[in-house]
Parts: sequence; structure tokens; C-alpha cells
Amino acid sequence: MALLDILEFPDPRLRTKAKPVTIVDDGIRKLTQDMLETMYHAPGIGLAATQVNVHQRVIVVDTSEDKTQPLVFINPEIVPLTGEKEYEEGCLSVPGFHEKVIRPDIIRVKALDAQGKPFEMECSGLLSVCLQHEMDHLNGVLFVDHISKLKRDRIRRKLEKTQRVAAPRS
Ligand code: K1U
Ligand code: ZN
Repeated sequence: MALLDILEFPDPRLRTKAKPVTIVDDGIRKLTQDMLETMYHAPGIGLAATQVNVHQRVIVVDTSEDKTQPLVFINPEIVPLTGEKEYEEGCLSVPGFHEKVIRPDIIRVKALDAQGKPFEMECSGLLSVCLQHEMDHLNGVLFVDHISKLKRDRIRRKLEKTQRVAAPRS
């Protein structure tokens, strides 16, 4: 397994719309294993392939307390069902910032698993929030797009400054 580099806002590659996976093969399974390792190491509760600069529709999630329930979603499709929920979201691509976002509470998700087998599940709470956040990544959307431009621009300026200090131009 390997740790992958996570792209950070405002990197334009985070705006790429991911393409559907055509065949779930060993290459895709290796990607899901590397993404899970990267997510646990970060640490985080979810990761989309877009965040590691792979533009295929692959998500990994583990919202369990003891981090023993990894879930893989390939070519996920989400249908919002009922309710609305506000949750303070974070993002491994927007390190150090959290903002409240309102999303549908209960959703139905259809996807392929790591063996290429279709499955469906209904979810609510943190798993629902996390899956919707990861689905946004696959469409080139970040949680900062759900907040005001004023707050988003402030976050962008602060991260650009941090990135300049970490990697100064020669
Ligand atoms: O997509 C990502 O950047 C991962 C992100 C997922 C997420 C978190 C909260 C709400 C919606 C989506 C994260 O995992 S941020 C880190 C985080 O939430 C966390 C880290 C350690 C322990 C528990 C949570
Ligand atoms: Zn994120």
C-alpha cells in the first residue's frame, strides 16, 4: 500500500469532474487500498479520488468509532430522500477550516463495491453528510462552495499564504 498526496484548495485540479470507472480491476482495487491508507493516516472519515489527483468516480469512507468499517463506493449515485441537517464540515483538502453546511439528511446511495458488485443503502447522520461531501469532490465541488464568497476568499488567501511559506519560489 502507499500514502498518496492530497491536493489542497485552491488547487485547480480539485475542480475536475471525475469520469465513471469502466472496469473494476486490480488497478482500481489498489487505488481503493491506497486511498483508505491515506484517509486513515490523515486522519479523516472519507476521501474522494479527486483529492489524490485521480479523476475516476471512487470514494472511500469509514465513519465508525474504531475505524474498522471501511466502505468503498465506485460510480456512486445519490438520491436525497427526506429532511435537512446542518453539520460542521471539515475537508482534508481545506486543512484547518470548518464551516456549517446544510444538506439533505436521509439519502439513498447506489454504487459498485470493490468487486464490481452493485449495492444500495440508505443512510443518515454522519455517513450521509460524508458521502454527500465526497460526491461533491467527484463533481469538482468543495464544501467552501456552500458558504459565502467572503468566507471562501478569506480561507483561500490564508491557505495560499501557508502554501507559499511551505514551498517558496526560487
Ligand atoms: O473529504 C474529505 O476531505 C474528508 C473529510 C470528510 C468529512 C468530514 C466532516 C464532514 C463531512 C466530510 C474529513 O474526514 S475531515 C477530518 C475529519 O472530519 C475527522 C478527522 C479525524 C477524526 C474524525 C473526523
Ligand atoms: Zn473534502
